[in-house]
Amino acid sequence: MRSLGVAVVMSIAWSVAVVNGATFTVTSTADSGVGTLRQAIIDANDNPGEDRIEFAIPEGECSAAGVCTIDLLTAPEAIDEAVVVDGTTQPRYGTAPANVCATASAPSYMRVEILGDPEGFFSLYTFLIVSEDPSTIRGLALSRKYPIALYSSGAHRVECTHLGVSADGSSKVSTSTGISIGQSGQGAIVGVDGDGVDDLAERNVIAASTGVYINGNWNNVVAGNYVGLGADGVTSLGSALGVYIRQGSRDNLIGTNEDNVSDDLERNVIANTSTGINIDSVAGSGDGNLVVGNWLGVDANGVMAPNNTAIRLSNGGIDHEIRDNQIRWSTVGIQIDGDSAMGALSTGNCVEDNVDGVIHDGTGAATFENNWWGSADGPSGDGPGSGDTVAVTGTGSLDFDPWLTSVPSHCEIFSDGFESGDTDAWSGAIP
Ligand SMILES: [Ca+2]
Ligand SMILES: [Ca+2]
Ligand SMILES: [Ca+2]
Repeated sequence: MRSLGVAVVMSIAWSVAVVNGATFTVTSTADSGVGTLRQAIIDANDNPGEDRIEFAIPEGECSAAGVCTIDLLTAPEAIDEAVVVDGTTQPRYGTAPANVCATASAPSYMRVEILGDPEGFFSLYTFLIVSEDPSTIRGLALSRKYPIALYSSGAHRVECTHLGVSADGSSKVSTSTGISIGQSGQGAIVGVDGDGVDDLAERNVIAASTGVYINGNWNNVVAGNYVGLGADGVTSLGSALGVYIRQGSRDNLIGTNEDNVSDDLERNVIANTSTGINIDSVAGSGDGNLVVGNWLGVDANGVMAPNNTAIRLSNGGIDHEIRDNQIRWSTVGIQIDGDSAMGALSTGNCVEDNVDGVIHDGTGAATFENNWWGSADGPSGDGPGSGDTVAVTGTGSLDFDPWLTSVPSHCEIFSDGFESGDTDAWSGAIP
């Protein structure tokens, strides 16, 4: 286009300017050139306004299982305008299931897989979003070094995506950080938005050294994802860190908003990790992060799938709300270090079957009242009962009295056989 005469360029520029929502289609798995993802991002950036990037890669470039693999040699351009990159538009070939995103009867299965540079650093994110105009990444299997970075404020969405997980959802593909929310990355939703529309289909499946990394930011939501699990919600893939909230990050929500709309679909199921959720305020005081209604240490069927440490609060930050979560089967349910502390609303958790329920090795005053410890007589260890242990090993304090003396309703399903040894098949949307 740039080689055309001036009059023609002006004419085209005018016609482009009034095309709202242009669609650029990826028709090649090549790294660069006509029909590639790289070119589509360039074109969408150049075309004013929000555009779509869709996929129609020919069958001959895809596997017998219907998966088309784009192997990038270097990073594409940063996305500097609103765009919806929608891998669900790729036609179905071979033995690919009918669905891409999860349904009530089938796990998610991506038809487009994008491998990035395995050794790249910040300049080599596959999708680096630097515009405040809301963009969406969906329907793709992304892996290698750094698949997605949200580096601008704005209601960006990452949904129905496999991060560090193969297209078929069954295996792990080496990935450093699945989603990095840094710079001014605020207001993003990773996973389910909980609006009651297509929420089940918005789940991401994540397994990486760090699954979701929120660095110095706030008001982001991480909801409804499987972390450390395959797309079936059962297969153990593992992760080092599931969700890592760091460096002054505050007021992020990990889990459900408890507004009675899609709350069950908003829970993250985090299993088989070294640390499920780490809120680490090193180099900045990040307060008031919310961890609500998640399942930690079980798979999506409620079967034992331990984390090493389910939740860790380290290096400061206070008034984090740890509320209504399942915290099960871990070596340590909650580990508290430094002057970190939970706040008064940290209630309603079910802390059961962990080797250690809570270890408080820090200096802060943490409140953890009205939680269920697996026994009516309360926690053991520093507590008087026979439930999971509490141990204050530092100079801080932990107020765990009163505790719940009967099983809260959201824990009952785990107390009537719906736990270790349960072999329920995939059902997609467990209550
Ligand atoms: Ca555009
Ligand atoms: Ca929705
Ligand atoms: Ca909700």
